[in-house]
Amino acid sequence: MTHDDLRIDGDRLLRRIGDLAAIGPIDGGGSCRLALTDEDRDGRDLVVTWMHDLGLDVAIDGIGNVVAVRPGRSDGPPVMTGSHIDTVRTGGRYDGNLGVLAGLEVLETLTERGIETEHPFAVAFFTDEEGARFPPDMLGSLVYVGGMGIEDALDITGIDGAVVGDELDRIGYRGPYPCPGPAPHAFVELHIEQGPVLEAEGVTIGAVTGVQGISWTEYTVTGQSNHAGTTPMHLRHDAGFAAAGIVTHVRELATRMGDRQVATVGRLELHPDLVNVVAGSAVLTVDLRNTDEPLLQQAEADLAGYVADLAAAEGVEITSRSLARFEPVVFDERVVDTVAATAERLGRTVSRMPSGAGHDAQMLARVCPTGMVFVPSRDGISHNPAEHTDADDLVAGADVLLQVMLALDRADLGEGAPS
Ligand code: HGY
Ligand code: MN
Ligand code: MN
Repeated sequence: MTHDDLRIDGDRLLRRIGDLAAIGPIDGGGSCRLALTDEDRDGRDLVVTWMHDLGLDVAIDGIGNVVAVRPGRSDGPPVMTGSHIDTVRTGGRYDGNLGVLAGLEVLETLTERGIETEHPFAVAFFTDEEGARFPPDMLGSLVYVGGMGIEDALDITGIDGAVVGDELDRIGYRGPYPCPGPAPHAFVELHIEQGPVLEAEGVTIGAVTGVQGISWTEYTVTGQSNHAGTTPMHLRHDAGFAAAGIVTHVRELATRMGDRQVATVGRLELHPDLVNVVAGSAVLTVDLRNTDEPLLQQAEADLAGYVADLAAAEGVEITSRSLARFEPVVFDERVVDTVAATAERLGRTVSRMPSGAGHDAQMLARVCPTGMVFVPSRDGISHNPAEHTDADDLVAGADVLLQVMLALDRADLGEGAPS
């Protein structure tokens, strides 16, 4: 039986988005809830309370992923939705939060209307999707699908020296459920686009075809601190100069490669960071992304060659360590088609597009048929408190999510991971 007339309660969804955004508030209406901080704990507690209030069966696993399940007629793998509620330091109120709260709204709507599904339905939030405090990004969902061992994940040290396992214990979210977790019947994630495409096209729904490849590297430059006034230029081994060279090279590299290549230096620390001292050392990060794996490898090789030449020319040592490396992901065509057909059936404009941002869905795609629903971001802004999506679009996205999950519940998707 289809429930094409079924719609979520938009006011309740918007209210919960506001309630969650009020935890870890920052100027401009956004939130700062870095993974496993007190603010993250408080956000988790609020969402888990809502899950319990709905009568869902809430499971917390060893990396702190939270999965809440509404029973179906069968006991098999659930149709799952979800995302994340941790944020970057300059987080908006929709990145991740929309997907979790819309999932909660879907389950509450089904319960309110007394609708029984074939499969159980689940809504999850995954730990440390941002990877901003503890790299890599999508850490929780990566462990959930078996892409990283739980012990390796628990040992990760963050940018502030904290350790994942200790922080999970401290906030009370190292749960008893095993990792990896059980593969869902299917997974679909609602998320803001975080880019300018849908708005520019005047389209409401994105049927996401996949996620681009991600390469994060941390560089440590070791030179020689020296006096800014007395040291002749040709005798310097200036870690600050070398770091600045990497910053300008990655911009030049992305510009030269063009098309979808992007490159970012988001973190840059000099030591001793004083006006009259030639920097003795520097730590910086480079984020390279491309939808095409060979081109991403080409960008990595170009940068590695530049860094080696730079180190020799400046007489500094430059070491590197990978913080994250995920190849591009293509979502299951059947799920992408379901998203597009559902949006059209609901009278919404839709276009197919890849995701520039990483998402938990790219990890779930390893173990089950997976897709994503996008809604537009105003001016394409995200990872910024000015992040905004119109209320009508938020509700439209949640209604599409509801109907896609019902369609996946009825679909025979076969066993195991998709082809
Ligand atoms: O880095 C990303 O693309 C995501 O926001 N974690
Ligand atoms: Mn996100
Ligand atoms: Mn994000």
